[in-house]
Amino acid sequence: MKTFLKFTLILAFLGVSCTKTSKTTKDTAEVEDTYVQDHYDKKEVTIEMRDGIKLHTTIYSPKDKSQTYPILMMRTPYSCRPYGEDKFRKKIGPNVHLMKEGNIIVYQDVRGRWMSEGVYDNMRAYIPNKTDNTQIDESSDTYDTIEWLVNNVENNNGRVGTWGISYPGFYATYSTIDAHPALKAASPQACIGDFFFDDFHHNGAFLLSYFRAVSLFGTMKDVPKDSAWYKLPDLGTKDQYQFFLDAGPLSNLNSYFEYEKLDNVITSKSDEVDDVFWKEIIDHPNYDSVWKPKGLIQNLKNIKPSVATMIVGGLFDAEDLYGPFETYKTIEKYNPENYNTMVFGPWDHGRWSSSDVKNFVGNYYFGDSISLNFQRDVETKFFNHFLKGKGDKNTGLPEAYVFDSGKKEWNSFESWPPANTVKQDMYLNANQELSTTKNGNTKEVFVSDLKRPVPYSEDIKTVFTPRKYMTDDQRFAARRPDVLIFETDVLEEDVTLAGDILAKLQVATTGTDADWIVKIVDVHPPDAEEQEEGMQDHLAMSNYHLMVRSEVMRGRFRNSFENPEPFIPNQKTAVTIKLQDVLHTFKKGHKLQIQVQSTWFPLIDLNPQTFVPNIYKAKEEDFQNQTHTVFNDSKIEFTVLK
Ligand code: PG9
Repeated sequence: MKTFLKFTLILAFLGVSCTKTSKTTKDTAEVEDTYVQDHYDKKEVTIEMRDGIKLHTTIYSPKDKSQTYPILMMRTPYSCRPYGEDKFRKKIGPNVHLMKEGNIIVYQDVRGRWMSEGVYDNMRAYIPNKTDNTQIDESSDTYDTIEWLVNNVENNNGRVGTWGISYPGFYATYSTIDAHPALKAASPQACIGDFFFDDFHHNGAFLLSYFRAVSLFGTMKDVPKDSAWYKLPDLGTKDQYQFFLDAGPLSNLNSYFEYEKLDNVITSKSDEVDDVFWKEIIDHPNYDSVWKPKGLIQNLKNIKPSVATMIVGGLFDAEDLYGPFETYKTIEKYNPENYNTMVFGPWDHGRWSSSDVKNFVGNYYFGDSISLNFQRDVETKFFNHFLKGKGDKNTGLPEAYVFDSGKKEWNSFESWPPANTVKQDMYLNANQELSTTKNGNTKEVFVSDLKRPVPYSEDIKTVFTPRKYMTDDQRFAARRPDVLIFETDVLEEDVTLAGDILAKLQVATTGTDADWIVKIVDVHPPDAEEQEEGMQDHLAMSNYHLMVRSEVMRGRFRNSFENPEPFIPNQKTAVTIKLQDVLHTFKKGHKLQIQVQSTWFPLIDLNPQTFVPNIYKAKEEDFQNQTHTVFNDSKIEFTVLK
């Protein structure tokens, strides 16, 4: 087997290693349970928006009135709980450092959620050039809220910051659009960019693993509520693979979204389901006039230079990876004068806000105090600079602060992707060979059996949203006949991938539709050092197949997300899949492996492998086993650090 292209030794970047912190690092994130009520006053107000709707807003102000403070705000669909001016959260703000040094911390229930009035709209579309006060969106709601806060909250210093993780991250991004002049800093974290590429869909495939989360967003209420008005479906089993396999076509699941028994609920008034969001999902399988306007990335082309942004993401975030990468890149591209930086660490969804000393993602250990150091040395520094300090671009923080998940160390870059990278193609050859040359004309064939789809995880557990699988060992898949593998020889030198990955497949199917999944796997040596803790009993670091990145393309959308197309049976067809950015060194002694498959269950729903107008309304008979082919002019284009 040819080995990976010989690479010059990877020059060590200005690495600021903070992962080798001593085990005795004091967990600086711990606070006594009464810290907040001992040091903060709490007020609950309703703030009237320009269209008259009132939003519930909770304000924590330092008891020490001897100085002024910035306002740090998070707008959320997940509630300002606990409600009541005599009830306090244990921690407030982005992290304990910012809490302990004193800031005015504000939480707001967004329109239509919890104690706020109005009607909720998932990923409410932005309205540019508003002409009257009836035209509202999350930008105008944020503007009106900041206007009220800076004019009514005592001891504020006139500067406001926004932050949030995931959906709150989406609202933090939104705050930068037509921003209020008092907004000086925003940190969208794991921020949703677009529900067709984050969370509920990946390239048109439905994240069936999100099924139970649908009702949290799709059950609409008509009055302020301080307790949940929605119910999460109880599937009655922990074995979600078997549950969804037995359920068959997605339309068989509609019965879980009938809410006639729930109080204070606005239903979709459809004959199929009551859940407003599920109705949106099943009626709009393509990237159409419902999903497109909701995408926030397109609206990030005119951010005021007065708003500094720091985008934070987890390299192993199963929920929102597209969002933070595209948010950073779009702001960078269209607002070159702005202070806009990014931080991507070895985290799953939102883990950088945890007080964990030992940082794992699933089974895999990345180091100590990674989250704690980020909170202390990066996040706190960012907000203090723009909200209490000089507020110029000299923060001392890097443009791109990215963790190499292979070497397990931080790197600082002056741009992302780094300037000194090259593209490197590797071909999916016969004999499971991944190499820089295409060897002959070969093909690999497998049967995609919809009665025995490839599991996305070996775990049997109730899932609200997927998380752990992003670093799971992939040996269980590699040993199935319907998962193709292609791998290098044992690497003779380190190889660092730094940027996105394009899987340029050449495929065929006996059917007229198919999903294509590509996984990038770091195969560890047989004698890899075992971890002291954290590994599931049935696994070992010896030969661990670490999933570094993965993605699906629902084949019907290969040429257009708006206009799906069938495959012509048995005709060689190009399918290109963009996999989100990585920074990962495949170390000497490891192997780089590619896995290709057509089911990934129940992470995503089953493709019937027969082209139908709408998979959400496909019938039992549409679901047919098919035989798929991957030709060896298929190649993976890597972005490699020189
Ligand atoms: N982005 C995450 C999510 C969105 C929708 C459903 C479930 C999860 C989040 O806000 O955590």
